[in-house]
Amino acid sequence: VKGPRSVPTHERALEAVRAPAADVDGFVREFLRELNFGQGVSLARATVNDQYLALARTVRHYLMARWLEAIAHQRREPVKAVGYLSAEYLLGRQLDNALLAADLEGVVTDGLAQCGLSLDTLREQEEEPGLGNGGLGRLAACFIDSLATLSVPCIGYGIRYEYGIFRQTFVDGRQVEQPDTWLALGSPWEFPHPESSQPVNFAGHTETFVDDDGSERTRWVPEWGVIGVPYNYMVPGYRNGRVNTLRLWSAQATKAFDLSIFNGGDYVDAVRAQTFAENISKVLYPEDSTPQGKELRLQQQYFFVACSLADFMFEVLDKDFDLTRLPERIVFQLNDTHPVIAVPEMMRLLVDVKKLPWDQAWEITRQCFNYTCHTLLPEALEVWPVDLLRRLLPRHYEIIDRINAEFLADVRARFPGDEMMVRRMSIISDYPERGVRMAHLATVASGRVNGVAELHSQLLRDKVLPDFSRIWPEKFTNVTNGVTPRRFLRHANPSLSGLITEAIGDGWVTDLDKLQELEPLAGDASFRARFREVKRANKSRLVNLLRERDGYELPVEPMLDVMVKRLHEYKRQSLKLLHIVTLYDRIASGRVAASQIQPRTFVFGAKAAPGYWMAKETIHLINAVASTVNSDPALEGVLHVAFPANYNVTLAETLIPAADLSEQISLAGKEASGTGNMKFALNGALTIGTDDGANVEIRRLVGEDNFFLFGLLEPEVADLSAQGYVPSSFYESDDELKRALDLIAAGAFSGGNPDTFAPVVSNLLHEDRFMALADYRAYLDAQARVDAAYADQDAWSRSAILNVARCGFFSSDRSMRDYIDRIWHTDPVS
Ligand code: GLS
Repeated sequence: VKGPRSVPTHERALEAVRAPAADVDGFVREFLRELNFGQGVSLARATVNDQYLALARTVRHYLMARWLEAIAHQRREPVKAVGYLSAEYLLGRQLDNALLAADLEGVVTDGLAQCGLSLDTLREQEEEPGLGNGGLGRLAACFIDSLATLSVPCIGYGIRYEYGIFRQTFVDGRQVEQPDTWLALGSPWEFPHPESSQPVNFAGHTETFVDDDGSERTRWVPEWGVIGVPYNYMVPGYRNGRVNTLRLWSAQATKAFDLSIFNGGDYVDAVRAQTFAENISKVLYPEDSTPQGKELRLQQQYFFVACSLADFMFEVLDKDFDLTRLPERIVFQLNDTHPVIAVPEMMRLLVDVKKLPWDQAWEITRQCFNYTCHTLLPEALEVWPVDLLRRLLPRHYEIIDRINAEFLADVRARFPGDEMMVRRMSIISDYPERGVRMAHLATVASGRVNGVAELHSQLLRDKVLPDFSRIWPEKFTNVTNGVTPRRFLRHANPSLSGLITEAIGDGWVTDLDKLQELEPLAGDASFRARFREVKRANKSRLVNLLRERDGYELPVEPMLDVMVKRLHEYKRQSLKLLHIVTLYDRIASGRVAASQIQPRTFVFGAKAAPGYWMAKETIHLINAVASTVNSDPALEGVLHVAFPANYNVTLAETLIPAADLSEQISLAGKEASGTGNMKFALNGALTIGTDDGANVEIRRLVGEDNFFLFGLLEPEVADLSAQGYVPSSFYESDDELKRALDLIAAGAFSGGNPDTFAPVVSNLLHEDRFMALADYRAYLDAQARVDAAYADQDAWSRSAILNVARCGFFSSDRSMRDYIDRIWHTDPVS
């Protein structure tokens, strides 16, 4: 045949990506095709993993056309997108989310059954991508879900860690970390795009030179570099045809780098260099809320933001796009300080690469960034040593230095003579060592700075960044966190979802305020009874899971009291333990008969950062208390303690719907928001909690009668610490507290060995940074109120229903609308 090959017409191109028929036959055909052609196996010979991979690919096909359309649209139309910059995305399993978004669960269940397979078995095959530590990473995942559901164009940018958050195991009750090899069997949800790779440089020096136009400029002569390869993931909206993109970067050695060493003749060194480069995206740092100032971490941060900015500015937009109009096309959200090095990177791209004047570049940069702070612990705000930053990113350090100089000149002009203020506000600190305060840099560069719950935003203004809020009050705003109702109610709790939908229709899935319509049903005895049945079914589902997964034998009847979150002293798992030990002691000492106790099953889930010694000791103690309590025949059916290892999103999806009581007991003023608290309330658990983070708003919305508040208030905490807090005085003056600590100290949970938990006891008695002892009595009193309330099951169900009905506010869809209105000013696309 002569002449050029025919190019596919637009129609034929569309035809090629048309979704398979969304009926059982269409699905089965596509699934078998994937099994045969994609996996290269017949149905008869396929392993469960083959079946899972083929299923995942089949499900992808249903979303593909819309995804390609969204990507094309982003390039074609001048709409403004959100660039969410986050070092963490704690995604959870993808299969169920995709099935839900594409409304395929029924078809797939039936289709698989025709092939003799079960969806339940295949979904268990998926390793969840644990590319985050806890709340902050999970929030990012909820946000991108909501943006897709709201049809707001968004690209989530992050890192494709080869090893996500470690897999936790217990050996003799102690935490032992195992690598999370989530990619070992292949991830069917990712699409590598090596052709869109980005080079990223490090180290070296800068030099000035005279440009063609006679101006003096600076250039960076880096010493080494790596390549960032993007892996794209679909982010499907809920049944709206919108599919956004999550783009995670993986580090690879550059060819040039390799070649120079290979040519130098040292093959082994060359391979080692390659490994060195690839280390950058190898592993997620497992610290939550407390950064470790490690060089590799700064490399990771720069690596992913450099890739992401270049990707958006030069790939998504045309290479010759007029960058003075950049703020019309993108708004980058800095998810905590981790991506803040993007600020000098954008300046470098605009000034050094695109040759824009400094002032103009700064104007553009300031319009493109906003910053979310997620913490209140001062030690959690990242400060990079100047020496390190300057060595790794010499040009960026110069840029930061100039931003700081101009900023401080402005401060001096506003507050002449106030050098203390200048020192406090400086981006570069002098003490204890010279360091770059990333939160200050972010605040200076951002249009808006937000905290993640009302109380947190207020403390952020008043305590963390008070000078900044004084000079720029309008910069500071609040956006209370939220959670996606798709994953955490519709998917995780099908029984309750069914009941709700039966009562008020299914509009709540995308408009969670509709849950308000349930309110009258709280007064309906038959609805309450059905609500209790749902809870009970969810409890049996959990009991079965914990039996199979962890070998626990738990009764279904008792109140299920759950504390799941990272192990951190400020969250006060030790306070929860003191409650359990006290109950145990009351029975063991004969002060209270077992029959007088409201039966409870306590469930913990918590990972400790591997280097956080006290947190790991606390884990050991929880396991020790659990084994003592669980093996005491007198407590059978009365008190049980379960601590399933490796708490993650997947486990949360079964645990949360089963809970009666949600433990949110951080010291007031320490938990920025919390999001687990929202998930529990939304699933009909009552909260026992302090006046902290989003608890404050949950309590206000659900009503104080439906929330068990206790403990010091934030100003009282501040006062007590100013007076000088003496934990042992609480020990001395409260007999039950004394007994509980003495029991632990005497070795009651360590086979009589008093040394085992001596450090934990001594830490509580003599340091107790987070005032667990000060709140002990108030906590126990609140737990007594819980017991009394639980005894009236009907009243309890009423409260639980009211919790569900009044928590619509905590949808991440609402959080996203708040960001859009207060910060981003983006529009949805049709
Ligand atoms: C965190 C806070 O500790 C949580 O309170 C908050 O809910 C979450 C999301 O905003 O961010 N900050 C952090 O470093 N890890 C978190 O989970």
